[in-house]
Amino acid sequence: MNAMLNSQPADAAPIAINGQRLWDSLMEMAKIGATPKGGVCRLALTDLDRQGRDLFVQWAREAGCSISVDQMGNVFARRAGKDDSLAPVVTGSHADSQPTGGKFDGIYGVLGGLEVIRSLNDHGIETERPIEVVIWTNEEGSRFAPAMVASGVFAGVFTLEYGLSRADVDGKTMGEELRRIGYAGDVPMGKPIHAAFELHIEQGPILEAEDVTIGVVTAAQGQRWYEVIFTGQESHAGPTPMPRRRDALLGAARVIELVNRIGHAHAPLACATVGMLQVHPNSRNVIPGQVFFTIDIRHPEDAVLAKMDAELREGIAKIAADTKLETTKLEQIFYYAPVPFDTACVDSVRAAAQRFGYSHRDIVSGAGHDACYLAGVAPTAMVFVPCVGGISHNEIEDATPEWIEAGANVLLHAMLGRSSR
Ligand code: HGY
Ligand code: MN
Ligand code: MN
Repeated sequence: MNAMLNSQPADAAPIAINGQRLWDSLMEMAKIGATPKGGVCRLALTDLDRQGRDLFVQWAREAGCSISVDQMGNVFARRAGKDDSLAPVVTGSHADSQPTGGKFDGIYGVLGGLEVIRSLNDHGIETERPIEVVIWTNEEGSRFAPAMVASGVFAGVFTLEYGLSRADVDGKTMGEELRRIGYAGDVPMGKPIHAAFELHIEQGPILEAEDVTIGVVTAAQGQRWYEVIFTGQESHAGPTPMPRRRDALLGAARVIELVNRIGHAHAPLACATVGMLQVHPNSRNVIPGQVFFTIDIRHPEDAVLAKMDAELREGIAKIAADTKLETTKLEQIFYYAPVPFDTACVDSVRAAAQRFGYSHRDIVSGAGHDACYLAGVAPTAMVFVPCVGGISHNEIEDATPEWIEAGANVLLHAMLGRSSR
């Protein structure tokens, strides 16, 4: 029986997903790259990332999907529509993780999308439009910088050549690693999308603190990433008098304090972080001659983000002068302006939350997501659920089965709300 959703009486209980099946799939996937404290490490394009992709492809095929892979390794699982010539309604997220990542970041949006397809199958519902669930390659920007590079190429923000040339610390490129793991697809980048939705944990404390189940994501804050190299002079930690030193780590330490100060200066919404630091030669009795470090600043208002950028550059120049260091590199490697999501899609998310009677509130995403780039090429919105203690990018990242089920129910109905002609 192929029921069309709009044949349901308006006051009927909304069709729902199978929360236990979704939870079991998440726990099964979490075994791939499992880490001691309950998280996962599935860095982009490693063998573990491949294993996760393979498992998703197997499950998607079992759910009747066809599979295609584009030139950046983005995996598309497609459920045909009644009129398969129409542009699809798309959902998905990422399968790659941080080195000490959690078992929900990204993969919840991928498997939540698969659960939508599985539930449509259970209920015998045929949508007018095709439905697609996507794994976007290298969302995290951990092994390969910048973040969201493959959805960025899909959306025309980066060239394919730029995307494939991103290299890790060992010089291995994304193109080489895609070929090595068997996900160097041949489908050209980019295609029409009717509407896109991404389901994700909030990765912050707001929803849980307010005891709200659904975050109706109206926008995502902008961000800028930098790479910095300070060069001083290695010399002996013993005989070198303090005034004669050109200590690259001293300069980096002062920039770390500057970054933190800039973040607080633009409170309560600004964020500013130094996440990576490499000291050369990193020997306990050698004054560091060179230091590499990264800077990540974010704000929901582009003008404030630009002001933070200016303060950062001015501060770094002064610190370099004061500590007699050369700024061998100060490069902004990633930037996107704050992203407003599509009003109609946001309304679709809100209506779906109301349909189930879930508590909900509008929220701006602090994290970047592939949806941020999709919003540039298709009407896009996101669905958030809380995470325990607001903790993410940490092995202890956690969520309740109730939150996980609620988010996928909202995703199902938000997508159905956009799946007719
Ligand atoms: O950095 C971010 O916001 C995302 O986790 N890539
Ligand atoms: Mn994520
Ligand atoms: Mn993440």
